[in-house]
Amino acid sequence: MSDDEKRLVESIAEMREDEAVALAKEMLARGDDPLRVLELCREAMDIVGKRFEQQEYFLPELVLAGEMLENIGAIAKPLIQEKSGGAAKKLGRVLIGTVHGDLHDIGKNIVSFMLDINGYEVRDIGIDVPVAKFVEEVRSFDPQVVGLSGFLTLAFDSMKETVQAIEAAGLRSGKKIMIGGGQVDEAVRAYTGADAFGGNAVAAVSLCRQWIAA
Ligand code: B12
Repeated sequence: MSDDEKRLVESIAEMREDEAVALAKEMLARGDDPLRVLELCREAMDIVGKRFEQQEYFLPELVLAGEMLENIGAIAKPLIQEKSGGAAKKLGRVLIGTVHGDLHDIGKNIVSFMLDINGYEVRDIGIDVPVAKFVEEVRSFDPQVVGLSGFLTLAFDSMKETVQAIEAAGLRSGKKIMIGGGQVDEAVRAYTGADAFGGNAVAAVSLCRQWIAA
């Protein structure tokens, strides 16, 4: 990790907002990879999360960390878009939302954005999405892939309920369901009944590529 990269992670983790945003801007302006910059932000978020767990940080720090990430993301995203050249043809439909009880959306928004610039038609139905809303949207939008996002442990039950409700409504066949968010792993995937999990936005795009034949 370069000195600037270290300083970026550290300034976010230490809540030095002005420094973090200015440094990210500087790195992006000189041509550093915007995906790398977002990855560094994620590393910083892990530190923030750990400090929150250890009660060294509290809710205001989580809020500030979220804001910093959104600000840096807003600068990085157009650059990622520029690089990708913007796919004109829509390759398939993906419905995505954060499951009920969970309000985290930064990770989901990155996934939506990456799917969009990679050529998928994305319907993002927001946060704290009730099971019935997912079912209704699956029916009307008829996506090939459904993405469920959640960062809280309680989201695992919401994901499971959502998968079951889609199945119970007779809408599961011919569709793939992927899950993602902070703590999601293979055990969670098996628990929820989803088809796959993805650890980051790039993995979400790979799953869609694999599932939807171009
Ligand atoms: C920022 C933040 C917040 C912000 C959220 C702002 C927002 N608009 O999203 C605010 C302040 C609102 C918040 C609130 C809370 N939070 Co919070 N929060 C975080 C924090 C620090 C960062 C999360 C984040 O945005 N990370 C950045 C993104 C980019 O992360 P990422 O995981 O790399 O994202 C990738 C993947 O997840 C994946 N992905 C995401 N979605 C999907 C979907 C699919 C389909 C796929 C394939 C992939 C995928 O792709 C993303 C992009 O590459 C985490 C700590 C952490 N380490 O994550 C805690 C954390 C998630 N929060 C936590 C808690 C406890 C809370 C609160 C309960 C606190 C409270 N006491 O009120 C509330 C809950 C509110 C609610 N009901 O949801 C805990 C959860 C613990 C648990 N196991 O349940 C964590 C882990 C902190 C901790 N270590 O204790 N939080």
